[in-house]
Amino acid sequence: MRILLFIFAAITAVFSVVPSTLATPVPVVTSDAVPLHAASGVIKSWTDKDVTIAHGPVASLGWPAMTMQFSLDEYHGDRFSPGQAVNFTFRNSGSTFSLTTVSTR
Ligand SMILES: [Cu+2]
Repeated sequence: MRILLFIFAAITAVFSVVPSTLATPVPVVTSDAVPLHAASGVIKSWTDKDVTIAHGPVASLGWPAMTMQFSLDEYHGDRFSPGQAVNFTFRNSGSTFSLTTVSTR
C-alpha cells in the first residue's frame, strides 16, 4: 500500500509540473523580417513578371511620388488593369521591390 501511495504521489507531482512547462511562452523571432511599405497609386501596366505603378509618396522610405516597376515574384493575388486606382504594399530586398498585396481604392 505504501508503494501505491508513493506512485500516486509521484504521478501527482509530475502532472503538477506539466502545466507550467506548457505555459512557457515561445519566443517570436522577428529579427530577419523584412518590413512592408504601403502606398497608393494607379496601375500603368501589368505583365506576367512585373507591374508598373504611378505611386504617391512612400513615407516609410522617404520616397517622393514616382512611376516605377514592382516584381510580381511574391504576389499571388488578383491581376489589376491599367488605370485602376489601388492601395498596395511591397517589400524591398536590395534593389528589388516586390509587390505583396493590392486592393482597389
Ligand atoms: Cu517608387
